[in-house]
Amino acid sequence: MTADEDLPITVCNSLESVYADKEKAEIRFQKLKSVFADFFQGHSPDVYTRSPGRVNLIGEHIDYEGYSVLPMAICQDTIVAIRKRGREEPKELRIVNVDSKYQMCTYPADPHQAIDLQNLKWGHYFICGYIGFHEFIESKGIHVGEPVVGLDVIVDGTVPTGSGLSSSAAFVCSATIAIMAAFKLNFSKKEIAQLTCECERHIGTQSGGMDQAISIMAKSGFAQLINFNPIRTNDVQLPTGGTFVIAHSLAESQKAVTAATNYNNRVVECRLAAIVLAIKLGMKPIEALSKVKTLSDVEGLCVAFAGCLGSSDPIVAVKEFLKEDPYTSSEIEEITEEGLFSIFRDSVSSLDVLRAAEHFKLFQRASHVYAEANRVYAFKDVVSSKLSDEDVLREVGRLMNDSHHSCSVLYECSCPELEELVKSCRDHGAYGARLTGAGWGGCVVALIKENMVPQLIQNLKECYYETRIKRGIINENELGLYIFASKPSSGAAIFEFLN
Ligand code: NG1
Repeated sequence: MTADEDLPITVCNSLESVYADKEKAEIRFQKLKSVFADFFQGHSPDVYTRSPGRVNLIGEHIDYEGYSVLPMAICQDTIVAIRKRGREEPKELRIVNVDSKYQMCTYPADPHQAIDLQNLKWGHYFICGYIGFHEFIESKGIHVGEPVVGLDVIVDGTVPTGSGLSSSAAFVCSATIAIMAAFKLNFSKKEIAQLTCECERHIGTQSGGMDQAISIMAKSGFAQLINFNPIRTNDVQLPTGGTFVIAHSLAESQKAVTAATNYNNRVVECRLAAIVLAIKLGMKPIEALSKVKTLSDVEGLCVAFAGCLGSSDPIVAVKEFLKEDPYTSSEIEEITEEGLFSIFRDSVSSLDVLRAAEHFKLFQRASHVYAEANRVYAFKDVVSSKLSDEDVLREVGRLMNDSHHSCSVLYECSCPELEELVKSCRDHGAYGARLTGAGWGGCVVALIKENMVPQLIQNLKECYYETRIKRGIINENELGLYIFASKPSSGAAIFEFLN
């Protein structure tokens, strides 16, 4: 039997195969079609695609270190409707959003254009897919007739932005698949998951691949354990009797804007921690610099060291060889025998990190990554164990709480709003609650007994959202966008029958 990741993106023959509420979906697609005709001189799209957002249940900030993560797709998604323009029409990409707060973006149809990162616009995420698609087909030697034609595109996204629910990946994945579908191409899900991860890096974040993998490969009813290098997924049945509630802290996490001090900074710190560990564990600096990219690359060395002390935990080596106080650049350079700017000379976004950083917390970041990687497997083992339902829920909740503590204290990717919201969830009966996604704002995910979901939502409304509604941060009637329960939804899909 062909593994699911080897199959192409599903081409759906009906909306109900993806959307539980068919009528609502029909209205949404009809609206897209009419906005399309209004903007693009009465034309209809050739094809529609959708790709969902996700909530990460456990395994935060470890995908880019090569470790497995455990997310599930949510129902909110991004739909892209696309039309390939004729040869006689201007070679231009016109990208319109159904939500009028996003202005139409236009770009040349040049597949090798540079993205203007100094001037971030929402349409840039489409261009990530556009550039990545062309790089991909060129690398495969695929010719698509005349590739440089214009495209007309309408986007409709329901994943809240800056929320840690991967609105960016939902957009990049849907855009990339739409461009492929417009050129009548489709590839295996695992190739597209890898490609879309590379696409999103064009925006300047050193993305790890979790969001694109789950958006492409999700299956309705299951969370997924995602392994990297190569990308593989395993279905994970979620605990019976519990529901995951997602609540937005209303602090927006602007990942692309803050990359140099937040997201990319952590990627660089992890790489430095891995190199220092490798050298302390006996590798020659020159070898460590060329071979060691991630903490998973040195796990074997760490475990071998721990083995001499009767343990198998890589953190034993972290405690022995990394100091808790932050490192200065020169302290690290003494160990690596090469300047940091030279080590990262090929990565523009890492050089930005070095310019912005005062010091590097190697001990804390490495401790988080190794412990969080273990918690992912512990989560998977618990949900497939023979423990009673109640014990499973408790144990999963404990792992979620430990994960949050580590993100907050060791990885420092929380913020006051997330701390307040996590505490409120726990105070109102959640087995566990944690920030989800990159952090520094965005959402929390809480595990609660199924029959207590309405009560939790009501309690959070009173103790967290009411004051924010009064301050005009959100409208009361929009609350459902910011706090909701979610079942695992399905992954990316193509709709051709709607034309
Ligand atoms: P979000 O929450 O979508 O910003 C980011 C990364 C993930 C992962 C998480 C942290 C992108 C597109 N996504 O997710 O790969 O590293 O942070 O676990 O960069």
